[in-house]
Amino acid sequence: MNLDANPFPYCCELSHSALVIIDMQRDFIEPGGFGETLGNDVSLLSAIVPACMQVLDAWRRAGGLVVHTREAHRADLSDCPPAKRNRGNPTLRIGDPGPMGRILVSGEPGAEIIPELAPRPGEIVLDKPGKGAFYATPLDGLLRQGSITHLLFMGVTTEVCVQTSMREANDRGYDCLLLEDCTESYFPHFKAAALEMILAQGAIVGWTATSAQLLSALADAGRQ
Ligand code: C5J
Repeated sequence: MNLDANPFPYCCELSHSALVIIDMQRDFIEPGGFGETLGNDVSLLSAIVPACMQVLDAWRRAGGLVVHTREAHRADLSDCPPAKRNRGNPTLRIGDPGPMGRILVSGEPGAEIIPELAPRPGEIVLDKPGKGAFYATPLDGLLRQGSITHLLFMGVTTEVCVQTSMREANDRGYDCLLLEDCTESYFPHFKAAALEMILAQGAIVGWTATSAQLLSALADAGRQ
């Protein structure tokens, strides 16, 4: 498959590629969730859902591997470093009761992936205690077991969990691409800066492309 990507074309084989969807969780995206209680405009994030749905649908129909992550901790918070929980002076901390259950705790309604992008049987679903998808998760082993070398990312937020995961993947030798209109931040200038950082210096972290460019590459691959 060939994508007309930035800063130059991105080539991957579907059988060695995975679509990695970062933290599309109710608490970050839905009105009335944790993200909104922190004063964020969640409509910025929910605006990418239709494009993410289109990509996920096309990727599934093509038979590609799908990985979903959730930023979520164990109920006893044994995997939540005190430095993460206690930093600053937030009104709600990880593990506290929030509008959709305990904040960022596995199994709570707010920690679930939004229904529009709900995982299907056979797809990989990982709870991660950090911002990066590789830290303290079995992701690297699962990808290597499946001979995956190329990762196409979407999800939230661009400059936090998405960028951290891409950098972790890049350091582990994966060729990474971020779908520009399938990622978002509560701070649009942070998203713009993250995209610039990723593709600068000859794709120092990876490539970027639009969902339309991926859909077109998938359609071309399907015709061959
Ligand atoms: C994610 C965050 N998923 N912004 N978390 O980016 O804290």
